[in-house]
Amino acid sequence: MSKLKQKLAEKIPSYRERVTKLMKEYGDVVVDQVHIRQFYGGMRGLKCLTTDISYLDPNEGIRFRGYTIPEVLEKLPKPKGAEMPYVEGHFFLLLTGEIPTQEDIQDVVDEFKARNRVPHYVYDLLREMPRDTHPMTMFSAAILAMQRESVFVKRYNEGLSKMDYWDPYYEDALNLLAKLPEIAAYIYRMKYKADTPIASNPELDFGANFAHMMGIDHPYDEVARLYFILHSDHESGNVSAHTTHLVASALSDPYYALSAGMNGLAGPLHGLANQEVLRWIQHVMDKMGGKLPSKEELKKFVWDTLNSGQVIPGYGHAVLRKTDPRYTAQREFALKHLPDDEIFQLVSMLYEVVPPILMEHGKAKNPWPNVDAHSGVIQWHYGVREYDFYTVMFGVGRAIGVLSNIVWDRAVGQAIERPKSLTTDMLEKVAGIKK
Ligand code: CMX
Repeated sequence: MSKLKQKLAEKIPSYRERVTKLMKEYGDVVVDQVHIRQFYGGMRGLKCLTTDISYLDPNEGIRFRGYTIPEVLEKLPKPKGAEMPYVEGHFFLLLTGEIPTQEDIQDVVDEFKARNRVPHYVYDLLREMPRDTHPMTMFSAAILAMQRESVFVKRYNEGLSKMDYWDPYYEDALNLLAKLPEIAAYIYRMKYKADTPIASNPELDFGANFAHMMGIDHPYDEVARLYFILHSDHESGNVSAHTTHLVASALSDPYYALSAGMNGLAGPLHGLANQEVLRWIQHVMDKMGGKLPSKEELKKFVWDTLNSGQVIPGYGHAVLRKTDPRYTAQREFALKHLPDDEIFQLVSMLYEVVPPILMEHGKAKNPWPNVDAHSGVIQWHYGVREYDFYTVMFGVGRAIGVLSNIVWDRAVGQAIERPKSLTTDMLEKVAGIKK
């Protein structure tokens, strides 16, 4: 058994005890109330999910296993000479709650290496799809196609105790994660780089190997590590995490669950917003004949978008009420590595211009930028200008968090999700409306 799996096996019993105690002795304690607006308002703010892997504070932003983003970037071990930590180490942290040693990381690196061979039928499937298929559709289809490999399904069919569900879930999660960078890079090179895939280099870490397979030199390996870590998890109520959790709660295996989560990530209000930001910026640049707009001109573009009933992509958030620290981490990277990039200057100008306009507009509860407002410009700078690919990279990162979550879901015996719905008549009655 790998050290990672062993660590998990050691940790699970005490968590089970804590959950059993909460359920048995405190199961009737009231945590929150539900309001009518939440029935129609996307359950916003309703406290009814649990995860120990990350927590999102509205003002502070995300903490991964209790660590802020700057802490994660500082504390996690890095490949020799690298600026950004090992993605493998971040996965170890999310799964176990502990900062890994170099030895722990080597164990995860070896685990991934042993599982990274992508079945040939995945390439056949991708090649059969029309080339103008959205890369998120290709990515999700590739994940779903591999469902026949599920260890969970095999062991479940053999007769598996509920106490052991987490074990084959772990196997499926690792088998999947090890293959995602190669699948993503293959889609990119097949679709946009004249069908010239680059073979994986097993000597490289997760981030560096992705950069190598994309065909982009240093410091893109640092971008890849930063990007996958930042996008990994955002507690469990966002669409991609919640969908993955919901589908897995039916004991659908991790392949079904992750593919479903990716389909949710592909929505423009969620992960697709990073592509929308670059599309919006390109529209501005086109209208300006390729030159940067002045602040006054930019304000007009923002107002025109709002007045035509559209959202400003990359701004606002369902939980956050301050600038997203994932935005700040990327901004710091850009200030160091691409301060003179024209598009970065435009993104910086938007940071000055958009929040006061959204405040004046008076609708968005959070006028500040989220992760997606910044991720595209860094990709653009390093030559990934096919912006409909950006969400795929978000997906590779998000898989690290959501797969860790569903392994723990099975470990603590989370039940099949099944909330209760009411009719409009019933809600009117509860509200005291007489008809
Ligand atoms: N531009 C214009 N209007 C916005 C806005 C924005 N960036 N953000 C919110 N609003 C509007 C909403 O559309 C809503 O309008 P209606 O009352 O007409 O429906 C109103 O402000 C209130 O919304 P909210 O409570 O502030 O935000 P929600 O929790 O409903 O939605 C989010 C959150 C992210 C979907 C929304 O802010 C948005 O659409 N932002 C732009 C898209 C985006 O960047 N998404 C990525 C989020 C991060 C991620 O998941 O990847």
